[in-house]
Amino acid sequence: MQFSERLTALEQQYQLLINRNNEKLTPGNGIFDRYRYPVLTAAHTPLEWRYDLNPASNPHLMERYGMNGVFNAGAIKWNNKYVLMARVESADRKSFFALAESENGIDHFRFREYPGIIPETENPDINVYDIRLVLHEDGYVYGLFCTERKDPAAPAYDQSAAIAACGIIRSKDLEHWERLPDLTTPSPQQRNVVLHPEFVQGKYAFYTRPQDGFISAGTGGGIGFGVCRDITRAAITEEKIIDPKVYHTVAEIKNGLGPAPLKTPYGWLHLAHGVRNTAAGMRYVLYLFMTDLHDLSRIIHKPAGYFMAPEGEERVGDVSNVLFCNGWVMDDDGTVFIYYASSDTRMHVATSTVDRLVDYVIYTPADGLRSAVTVSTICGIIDQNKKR
Ligand code: M1P
Repeated sequence: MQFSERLTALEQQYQLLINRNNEKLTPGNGIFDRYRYPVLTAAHTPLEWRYDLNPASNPHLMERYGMNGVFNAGAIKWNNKYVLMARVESADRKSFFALAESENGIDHFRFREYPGIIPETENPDINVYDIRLVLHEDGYVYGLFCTERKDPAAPAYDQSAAIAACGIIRSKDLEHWERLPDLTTPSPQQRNVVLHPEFVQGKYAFYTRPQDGFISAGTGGGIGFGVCRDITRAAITEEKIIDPKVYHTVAEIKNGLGPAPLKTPYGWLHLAHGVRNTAAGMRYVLYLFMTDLHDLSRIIHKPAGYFMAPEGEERVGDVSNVLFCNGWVMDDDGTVFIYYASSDTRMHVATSTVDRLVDYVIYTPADGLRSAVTVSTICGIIDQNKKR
């Protein structure tokens, strides 16, 4: 194929992809609705990022910089658009952030011309990922993300030991970002740190996930909560575990908060991921819980088990059997757009309403922690149905 023919084919394929309409999959389970197509994939990244489009320097029109996946996006509604700050991973295994926008939140997401430019601290990030965007009541949009650097204490033969910490950026236009010092906490490693959108007794409040090792939560783990006065030198000295990992549940080896919680009249609605071990490796599912409006560290409702688990093509990818969510948007009419990633590969959307999610969280029975309790709960539902 000649350069120009190939370019036309690539451009046509790209336009078809980003202009494709999404379709709600019905009837679903009544709690949320999935959609037929992912909203962002590696193929959604602009051709200009991947190809040198000059026939003189790239006569075969070959890809110069491949993209491996687009996943784990932060989300925010901004200037009436649904904006995802996605984790894009290029073929070199480096992740970076890139903004993509859509008018309706379910399809036609388009990346901005350039990936996001994130300033570094004096200790450069080796890899950055999983940003949580939150419009804080102080007027800034904050992005809290994981910054990963090689563990300086690792022996030379170990080229994978890393230290994860929480990086912090903020902006007033989603284009220009100010980098603040990384959060410090009592834990040697931190991932899945989320900023609460409101001040708590005049302080910034954070959800954390203390962990001993880079992968294993070890003696740490659970979703923690801590506060600090000054976000420009963010330091948490006391972390209280509000949602611990629990034996034989969907979060028995680790968990972590997803996006910042949504405020409802009944409490703060949280979405998190829980991880359990299987013979085939770790399985990541999503679950919901609710905390008290006034005591953020008190869980008042927590349904049993998962809210969403990987299904169909979602089950397969770079890290299979994983659903991960760090972005959702609640519209004024109560519609909730849940942006979740599957298997560290692609981004999807599911929609629900705040009423349905609150109903789910309040009325789904809690985990009884034993098979016999599960059976008794199911029998109770059957008995109720007999009375209809
Ligand atoms: O590979 C699954 C996920 O693993 C990590 O999440 P956690 O810290 O909870 O184990 C992160 O690396 C996340 O990006 C990834 O999706």
